[in-house]
Amino acid sequence: MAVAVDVSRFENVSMAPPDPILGVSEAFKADTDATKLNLGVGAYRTEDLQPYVLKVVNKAEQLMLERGENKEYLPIEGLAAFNKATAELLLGADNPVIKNGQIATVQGLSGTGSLRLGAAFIARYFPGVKVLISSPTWGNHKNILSDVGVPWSEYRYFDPQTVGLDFKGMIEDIKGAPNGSVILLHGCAHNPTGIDPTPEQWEAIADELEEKGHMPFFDVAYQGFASGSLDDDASSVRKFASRGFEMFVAQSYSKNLGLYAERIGAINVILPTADLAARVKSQLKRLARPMYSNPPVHGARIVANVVGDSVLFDEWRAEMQMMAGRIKGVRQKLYEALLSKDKSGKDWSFILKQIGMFSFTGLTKSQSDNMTDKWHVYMTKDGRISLAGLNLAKCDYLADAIIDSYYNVK
Ligand code: KET
Repeated sequence: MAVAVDVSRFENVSMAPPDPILGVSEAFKADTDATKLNLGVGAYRTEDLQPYVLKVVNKAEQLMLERGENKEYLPIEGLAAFNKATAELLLGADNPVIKNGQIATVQGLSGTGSLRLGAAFIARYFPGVKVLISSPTWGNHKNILSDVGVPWSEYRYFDPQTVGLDFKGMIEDIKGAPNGSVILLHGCAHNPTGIDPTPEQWEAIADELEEKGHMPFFDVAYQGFASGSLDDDASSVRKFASRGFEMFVAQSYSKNLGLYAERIGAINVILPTADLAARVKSQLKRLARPMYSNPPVHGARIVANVVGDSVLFDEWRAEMQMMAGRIKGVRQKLYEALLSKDKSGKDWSFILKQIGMFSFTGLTKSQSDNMTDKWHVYMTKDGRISLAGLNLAKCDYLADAIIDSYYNVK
């Protein structure tokens, strides 16, 4: 006999809104217009606007097949060779923090899962401590913190007047936060603004955190992708580590190795002693076990193989430079197209100053809607465009769309 459900107990479940970033890809897929362009999600495309699997990734996978690797469970903390490689990439292999064992590294489900594990640790061990996030920031930061019950507020970061960093506002807000807060910082290539502090500003930020007893929590999702150099892009994190801060660092290999769907990353906690690192690591494992038990092995082996082989490592760096270079190329071309088409004298040079995958155009929500509805250019509603999804051939078209939206839509 069939169960007769008169009123479903799910009746009060309402429809969730589409995700502000990943929902853009769904809308793009549904559009049948030939001119459509997906500048929503930060995912690298080739000059033909196709997804790109790095050649070193193919080679690393070939090695895995040849070795006949098995599919046994990984330990809760992940693949040992990966955890070693990821901490060394972050801090440099000869960093005293690594030499002294002052780091707890646990493999995570890419950047998001690693941030989530760090947030769960904060919720459990520092209840009530507030996390400060930049305004604006990657939208998912808020959800990650809210879903584990960690209170958060924002610090000023972007100055629309100068289309640059509101450094004064940032410092004031860090100063104004309760002592011992956690300050979430983007290691490099700030998302969505593409604006990073200068080395001197990083120093001053560190001074302020030290003064207030705040703890940094770095989100490193673009190491190597901002400048093309793994070392340069980690300099902010290394600066804080060398000053002796206790801190969290989440890492992702989605962008720099193009491993988006493999979900490979790590959460690191840097501590004053090896003994504390061991204790913290044991508790991170305890948090991970009931969530997903242990992490997936495929991406971890790819990273470990690439980093562990000097030939593949050099090839990776060359491919990363190639990707970062292609994005710089379209950035330049888009700027030139805007400059030649817009006769108003508006200064578009902020596009060249921004770094990483994105450009924060300053387009409002209704202007961004016009980009999509009229021009079939898919982007997030905060005015961010992913230049990683643009090619040289489409720069003129995009410039026309931006100029139309900027001047003709309120
Ligand atoms: N941190 C930042 C700053 C970030 O931009 C992303 C992804 C992540 C973490 C997480 O990526 P993961 O694949 O979990 O390692 N950002 C792009 C994709 C997304 O929204 O999920 C984006 O902003 O388009």
